[in-house]
Amino acid sequence: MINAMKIREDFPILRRKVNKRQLAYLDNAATTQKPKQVIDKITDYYMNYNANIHRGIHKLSEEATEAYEGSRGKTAKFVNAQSREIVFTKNTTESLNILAYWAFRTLKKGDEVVVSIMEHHSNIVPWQMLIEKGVKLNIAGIRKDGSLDIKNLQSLVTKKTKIVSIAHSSNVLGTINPVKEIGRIAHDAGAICVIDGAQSVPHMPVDMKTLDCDFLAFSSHKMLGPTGIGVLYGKEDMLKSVTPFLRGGDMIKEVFQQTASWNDIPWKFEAGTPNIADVIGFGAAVDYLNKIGMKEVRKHEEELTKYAIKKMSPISGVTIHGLAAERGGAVSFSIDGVHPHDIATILDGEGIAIRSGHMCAQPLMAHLNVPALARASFYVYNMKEEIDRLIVGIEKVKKIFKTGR
Ligand code: 7TS
Repeated sequence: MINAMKIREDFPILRRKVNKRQLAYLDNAATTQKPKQVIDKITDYYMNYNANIHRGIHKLSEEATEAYEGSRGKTAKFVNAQSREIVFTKNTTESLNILAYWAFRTLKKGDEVVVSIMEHHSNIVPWQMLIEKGVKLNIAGIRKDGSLDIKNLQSLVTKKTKIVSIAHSSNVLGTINPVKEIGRIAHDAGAICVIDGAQSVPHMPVDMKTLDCDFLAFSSHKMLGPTGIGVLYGKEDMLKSVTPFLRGGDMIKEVFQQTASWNDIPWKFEAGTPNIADVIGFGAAVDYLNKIGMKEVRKHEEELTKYAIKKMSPISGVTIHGLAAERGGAVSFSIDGVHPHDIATILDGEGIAIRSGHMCAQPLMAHLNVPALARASFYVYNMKEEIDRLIVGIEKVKKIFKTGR
């Protein structure tokens, strides 16, 4: 069992008051807070062994390289992969763009890509680039409860399909998609499978040997780590075949006047001086989550999510969007007659931070026929008391707008 009260002691920011109230941070799907173990790790690097990596034959450079590559090893283990299968990028968005630019070079007119209607913009917009080349972008639908319409997806995956790219967990609906099954559907058709793991890797055990998908993208900042670090996992043979997207120093083997050859994976994707400090900080975030245990993280969030849905569902005028049986800790909702930005503003007055807006999922908003939504999302340091405050806050919004009665 997670002891959230104890965990909170590691997060200095959670002691903050907002509008004279104790901060209740319920915007974890956007970004999570950072424990002092991560902050200290970054400070320690700058205070004691700041140097460039992979080049200097001096002590500081050796220490920095060891810590940077150490984080890669920890990340690999975290998703049950090999170190050489882990590429450090800037964020999930960049990881997916590496694949989309590669697809832009290799796919041809008549080829097809399948995504779903519940994707974040970063798993739709990069693939739209391929439409210029005559590639068709197919969008799988969802059912009423917010679960993926797997039959529809299956019908869209044909011999023409080259890539199936799907969110493991939706940042809006919370839905956890059956990515193992999706991987099988993709592979049966000879397509590759890409998982957007931005909302799954931080919240549940993810094992790439079991899931057997070809690529996985996720972000450090959504799992207690610093901003500016993302991960692209790729099966070894797959990564070898992907063309690097950024070119320059550190990603080459040999350079001649007119040509160059690439470094081995994963370094061929890490051109130039990387974000060394934050990769090292990310390693500390992975250590922190391992100490809690990802099964425990998942259990804690399941409990909070169930509690939130149970408390919110009976409130008249409140609609929860996304009630799939398998779901993570993002709870999106609307209140009749109230714009989500007004909900978020009133809650902010109570010290409660939630997200409002289109959630970077405009095609999904259009499908749900809503302009925007409000969303509460949970993590390891959240407590039922904070959900109780959210409920009181929602009642206050209703009172101000005289709605739902
Ligand atoms: N994919 C999903 C499913 C996401 O939730 C997000 C970010 C991304 C990709 C992009 O991640 P990034 O690190 O590259 O920005 N989601 C959100 C959100 O829900 N609110 O703010 C960011």
